[in-house]
Amino acid sequence: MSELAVEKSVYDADAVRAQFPILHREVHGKPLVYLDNAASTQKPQVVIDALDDYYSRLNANVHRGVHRLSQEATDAYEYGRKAVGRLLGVDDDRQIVFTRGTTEAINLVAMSWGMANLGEGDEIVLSGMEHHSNIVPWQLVAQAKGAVIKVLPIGDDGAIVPGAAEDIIGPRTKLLGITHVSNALGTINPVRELADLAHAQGAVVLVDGAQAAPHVAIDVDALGADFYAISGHKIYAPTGIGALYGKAELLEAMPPWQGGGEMIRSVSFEKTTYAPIPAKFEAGTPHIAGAVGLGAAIDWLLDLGLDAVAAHEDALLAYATEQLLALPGVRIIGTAPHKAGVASFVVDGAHPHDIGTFLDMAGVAIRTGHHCAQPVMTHFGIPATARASFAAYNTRSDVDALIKALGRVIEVFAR
Ligand code: C6P
Repeated sequence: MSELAVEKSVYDADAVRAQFPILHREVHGKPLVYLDNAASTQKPQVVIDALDDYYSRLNANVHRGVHRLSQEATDAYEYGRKAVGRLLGVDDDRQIVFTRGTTEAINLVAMSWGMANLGEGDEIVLSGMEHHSNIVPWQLVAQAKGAVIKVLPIGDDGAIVPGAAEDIIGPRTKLLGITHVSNALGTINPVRELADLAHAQGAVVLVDGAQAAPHVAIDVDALGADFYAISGHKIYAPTGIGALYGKAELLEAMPPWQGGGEMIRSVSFEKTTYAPIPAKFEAGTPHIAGAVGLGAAIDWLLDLGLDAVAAHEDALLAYATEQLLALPGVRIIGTAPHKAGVASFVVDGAHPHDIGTFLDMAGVAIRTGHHCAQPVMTHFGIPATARASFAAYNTRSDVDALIKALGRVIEVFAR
C-alpha cells in the first residue's frame, strides 16, 4: 500500500464529528451523545449550507418555468436524482423516483404495482423482521385483492431461519419484500440469495433499504433488487425526502398512484395521458429543497467512502456489544453473524422506557420501544428494547458514555 493509501485508510471520526453543529450542543447540562441514528441522523454543515444556498439563491418551482430560477432549481433537483443513482449503482436515473421516504416508496409499489398485479391466492412473502412500513401496505393490498401474506421466520439470533425461504417461496409467490438491514435487530439479510429464489419463481423483489443505505455500499443489480427504497433523513439528508429505485420496465408498466400536476402528458375531461417515468410517479410540487439536500448528503457520504464508514461503524458495534455484555443483566436482542449499525438490548428488571429516560438525563440519546417492528418483539417475547445505533460521527467515547450511564441505571434498578 502506498503512503497516501495508508493515510487515506485512517478514518478520523473526530474530524467527521466536527462537521455536525448539533453534536456540539448540551442536553440537561451534559454534552450530547447521539446514538439514535437508526431513527434519524444529524446533518453535516455541507447539507445545511446546501439548503441555505437553495433558499437564498435558487428557490423556484421545478420543470415548469422558462425563467432562470426555475431552470436552476430544476438542475439542482435533478442533480439530487443523479446522486441517488450513484448511491444505488444506477446509471439510468429515470429509474429513480423521489418520494417522502421509505414508507412512501413502499406504499407506491404496493398501491401501483401491487394493486395491478396481485390477485386471489397470490402470495406476498415478507420476513418476520420487517418494519411496519413493509407489512401494512401489503396487508392493505392483500385485503383488497385476496392475496395471502407468508412470513419467512426468524430464529433466536434474529436471522432468517436457514432453509425456510426454500420452503416458503414457491410458484404462487408474486412478491418478495425484504429488509436489507433490520432496524430492530441490525441483521443484514442475504438479499441476493433470497432474490434468486424469488426470481426463479417469477416473483418481483422489493428491498427496504432504509437501514442499509447509511451503512452498506449498495448495487441494486448485484443485490437482485427490482425495487429498492431509501429515506434521506437516515443518510444525513433532510426529512421528507427519499427515493424509490424501480427497474424501468416495471415502472413503465405500472399505473400512476397519485394524480395531479407534473405527472401528465395531456389532460382533457375525456382522457388523460401520463408523463414518462419518473415524472409519472411525482404528482404535485415536490420537496425540491429536500432533493437538493439529499444530493449534498450523498456527495458527502460517498466522498467519505461507504466502505470506510462501514468499517468504522462495524468496529464501534463490536466494541459496544462487548461492553454491553460485560454489564450485569444485559441481553442483546439480535446476535446474527452479519449485522450493521444497531445494538438492541434489554436489561433485567428495567423497562426500556425507563432506561431511555435515565440515559437522556445523562445526555445520551437512544431509542426505546418496539421500533415499528412489533412482530420482532412478539418473536422475542418482549414489549420493547433499548437501541443504540451508530453513524459515521460516533466514537468510542460515545460508547463509553453510554456504558457509564447504563451502569448507573443498572445500579438503581438492582437496588
Ligand atoms: N425506522 C427507526 O427508528 P421512514 O419513516 O419512511 O423514513 O422509514 C421507515 C422505515 C422503513 N424501514 C425500516 C427498516 C426502517 O428502519 C424505517 C424507519 C425508524 O427504526 C423509525 S420507526
